Amino acid sequence: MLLVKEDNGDDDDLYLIYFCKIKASVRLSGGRTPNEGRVEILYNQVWGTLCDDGWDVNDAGVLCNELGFPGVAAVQGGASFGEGIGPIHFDQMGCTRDEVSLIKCPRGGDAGMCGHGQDAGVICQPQGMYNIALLTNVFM
Ligand SMILES: [Ca+2]
Repeated sequence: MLLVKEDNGDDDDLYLIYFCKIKASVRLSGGRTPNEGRVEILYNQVWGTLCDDGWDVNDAGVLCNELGFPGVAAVQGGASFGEGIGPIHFDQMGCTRDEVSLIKCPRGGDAGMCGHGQDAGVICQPQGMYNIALLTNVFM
């Protein structure tokens, strides 16, 4: 949060409060096209992956929308786009679909129980393309 005082010399100086966005970012890696890949999330300034435990169409939907894609074409797990490196930040993502960002979703479990062989992936619907069959796999 940033507090800025507008000082123009009169008595009614304004105090402006800026709320900074939570610093988080997501990307897809290892895909053949920009709309697919292994899910990677920047958390505490380190890129890492997500475990596919509980990874489902609601979680993937939030991610695809966050990246600017219209929806989900396929939910994937088991490192189908190759194994990532670095930390496995989260597992058991519990998005309701209302979140604007994956980082806002409830999550749980212990990602320490997960290996990179379970890295979550997604194929988002490409821009301007609809009516793709929705696969609703849930990886347990
Ligand atoms: Ca889930």
